[in-house]
Amino acid sequence: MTVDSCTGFGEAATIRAHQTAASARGGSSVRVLRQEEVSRIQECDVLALEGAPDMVKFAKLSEATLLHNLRVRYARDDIYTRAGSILISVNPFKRLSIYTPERMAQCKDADAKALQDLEPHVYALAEAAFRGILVEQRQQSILISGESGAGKTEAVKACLQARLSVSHLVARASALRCMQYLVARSNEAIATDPARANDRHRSGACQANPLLDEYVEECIVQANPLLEAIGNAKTVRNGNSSRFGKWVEVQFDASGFITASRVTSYLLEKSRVTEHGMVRTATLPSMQVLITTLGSSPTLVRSPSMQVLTPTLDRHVLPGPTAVLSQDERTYHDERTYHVLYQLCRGCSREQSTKLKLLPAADFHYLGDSAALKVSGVDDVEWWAASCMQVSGVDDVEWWAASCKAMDVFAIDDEGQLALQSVLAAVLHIGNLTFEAMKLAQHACAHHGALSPQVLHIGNLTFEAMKLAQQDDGSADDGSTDDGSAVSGAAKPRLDDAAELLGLDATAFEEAMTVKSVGKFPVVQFTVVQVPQPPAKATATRDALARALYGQLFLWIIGRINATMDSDAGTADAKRTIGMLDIFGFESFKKNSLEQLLINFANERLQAHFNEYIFRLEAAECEAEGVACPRLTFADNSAVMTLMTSKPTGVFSLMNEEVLVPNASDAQLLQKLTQQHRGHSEFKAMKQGDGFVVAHYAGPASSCSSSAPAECRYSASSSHRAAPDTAPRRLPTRPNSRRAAGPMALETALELGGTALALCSLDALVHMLKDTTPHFVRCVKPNKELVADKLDGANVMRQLLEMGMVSVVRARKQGFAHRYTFERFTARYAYLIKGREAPDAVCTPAYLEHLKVATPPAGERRDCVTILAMMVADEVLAPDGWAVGTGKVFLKEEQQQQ
Ligand code: AD9
Ligand code: MG
Repeated sequence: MTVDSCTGFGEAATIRAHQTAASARGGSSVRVLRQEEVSRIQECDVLALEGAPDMVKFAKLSEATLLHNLRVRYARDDIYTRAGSILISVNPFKRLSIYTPERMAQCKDADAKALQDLEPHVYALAEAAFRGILVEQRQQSILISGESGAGKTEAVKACLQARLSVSHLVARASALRCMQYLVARSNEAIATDPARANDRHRSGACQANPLLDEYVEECIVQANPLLEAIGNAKTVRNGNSSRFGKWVEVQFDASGFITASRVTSYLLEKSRVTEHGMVRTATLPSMQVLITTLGSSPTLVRSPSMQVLTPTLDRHVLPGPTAVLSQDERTYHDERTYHVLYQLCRGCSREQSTKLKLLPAADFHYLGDSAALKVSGVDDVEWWAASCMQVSGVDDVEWWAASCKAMDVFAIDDEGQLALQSVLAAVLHIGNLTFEAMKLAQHACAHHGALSPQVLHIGNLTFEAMKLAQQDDGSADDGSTDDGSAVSGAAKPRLDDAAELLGLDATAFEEAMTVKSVGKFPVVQFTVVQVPQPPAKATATRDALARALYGQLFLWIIGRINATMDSDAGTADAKRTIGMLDIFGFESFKKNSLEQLLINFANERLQAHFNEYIFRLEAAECEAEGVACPRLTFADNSAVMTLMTSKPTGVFSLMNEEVLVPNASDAQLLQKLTQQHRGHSEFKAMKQGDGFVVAHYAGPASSCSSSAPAECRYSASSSHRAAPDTAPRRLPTRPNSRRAAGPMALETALELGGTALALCSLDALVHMLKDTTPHFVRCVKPNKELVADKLDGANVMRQLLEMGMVSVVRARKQGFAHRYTFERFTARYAYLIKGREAPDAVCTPAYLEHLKVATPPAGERRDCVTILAMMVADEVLAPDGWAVGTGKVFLKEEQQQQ
């Protein structure tokens, strides 16, 4: 069945359902089904027609069955569906009244069996994880995946549902849901444990730092607006899209009280600070046509502001003065940079604005470009214009207030807040710097070797921004050039403003962007040569500086959040943690870069973890235990993993190698990759040396443009970008090495680049995940328009296929999804035989054979077999629903739910 044909499936099945109902009533008004409709329906389990809560119970399985089941449930606002212990969530794009204290109480009060039978809900999943830490005494993880806008961040929030009144937060994001549940659950634990409640109010602890002991819950909830302000942005797929991966750990004590929490971030999309969502290039002739069509005077084209056109453009709001169309060519954007930069401009008081020298948002280059304009063809005039300076559902002023409140909670004092705001404002001012060419002789006069500061101290923030920016500009040449550059006259005030906000000397600051220090490698002594840079390179350094500043600030804020919430780290409670992973899904754009390659690889790696957990370990464990495992089929992605990571010839190895080669070129890398992987089914070189394509398990291919090595170099040198959250710290000063390419290259070599670091941090994450009991949430986006009550079959089907959900459901059904050590099994099920006599026949050879047990059991094993035999006798266990290995009892999913 093709994806397209599945769109009609829902209708066919619905017709069948009507037909059944009609014939039951004795009527016959429903048209006879066509043959192919009948055969499709035959694939569908009758349970799916009703919208069953647990898809493991289906006898007949197909993608169509799953799709139809989700469709039926979605139509009645049942957005959660189970596939065994995996939760599928379909984004409702509207507020539902399913996140209530009553629903929480239902989950909390349910016993183990009842919890399984409740309507599927993310609260039930969070409850299972919560019980896991208390009962199993084992770390738990909630792993949430899905494409952009599918509801991952909302699901995380749900798990930590708060007692606090955070209505506006809840309204905009239900990713808090996991968090909210856990916070509420922790408070419950306190309330039922008076000793613990008294403990909390021990004056000593509270006085030491009331935030640590009493308000960790509040901190957890308050961290969200701040994290979203600095790490989320409007994209075409989601108005509040997380542009970084996030692992949030919450730690509990033995009685279930939250003692600490920690956030780890992955791969912040730093490029978004300076560039976002290119839409199209408008050229002057097309604009003239546009203007003519609108009946406006062509002179308007040269108007300094498109604002003039606003009345003519009816409901389309055009951007402010930065949308100048007087140039021949200009690119427009339909996405935004990070929320916090708009919040700053709109939310600050007049007094603050003056202090930060803020301009209206639209006057800042990094913000003002957030306008979309599409003009296609001179003959076929089609146009639209829109501004995403404002995003519906995102109130910059209100969110800024929430961000400031969060800063208070995280004990960022006035000085710290001013410092933070100064860095943000400086980033904006830096974006408005323009450069003009300058002859070398002039340059030498202007800059007589003044050194820019290596480390910036702004308030209590410390940055190595200059060094990072210089590394970050991506150029690998020796810098020889005829022309230098200087900040152009009109932009001088912005230079002064930025320098003042950062506490820098304006001349040194300018020099940091317009002069590059290049290391020369004579045999004996290392020397540094100062090479002036032309305007284009100075502009690239300007942007790199803005990205570096923002990236460091991001890490600094995460450091502060953790410092407040993570006081108890490393204590005995460390084992009792629940971690929640909210990481961006697969990305595939028309033009992809290293950023996409890394993001897609991260997904690939997590899918491998998922496969390993669900399929491979299951099979391996059965084998080790001497139990026959049913044959499981699944979307194995090990071929892609090998292609990417094998050493020394995998894609990443070759990239890292190329970064270190002097005079390396994109073409060379591509040649090496092609030579090495020509025959690999998952690798394809693009035509005309444009780059290469990796076919991912999920379907989308991440093509990496041919600029990958340059970006690799760029990424390699900005180690903080890819490393997990090391808060900015002051690094030891090394005389003469500050801006020299030599030592930097060496550092790069030692670190093996940011790509390698990203891979290491990912490895560390997956390694850590292996020690946890996972709970999977698969989020589905019902339509691309982000609207309520619309489930686009083809789109949902694509996601189900990408997630391999059918093989998951099949495996959960066929395989032994649950394994217990003998000890745990008897502890859990011994009550079934309490006070009852064991059947005499339990260990006779005939019975053993019937039960498929090879050797006569003894000790604990015998106890387990006895319990199992009784379960079979009581008909609560199907004869083939279990197996006993050398050290474990295996149960199928359905049996576990008994
Ligand atoms: V991205 O990869 O960060 O771009 P997410 O995180 O998967 O993406 P998010 O949780 O931000 O998506 O959800 C997108 C939007 O869908 C939210 O802003 C809400 O408006 C909407 N949403 C998602 N889940 C729910 C829900 N359970 N109830 C109501 C929801 N609205
Ligand atoms: Mg998100």
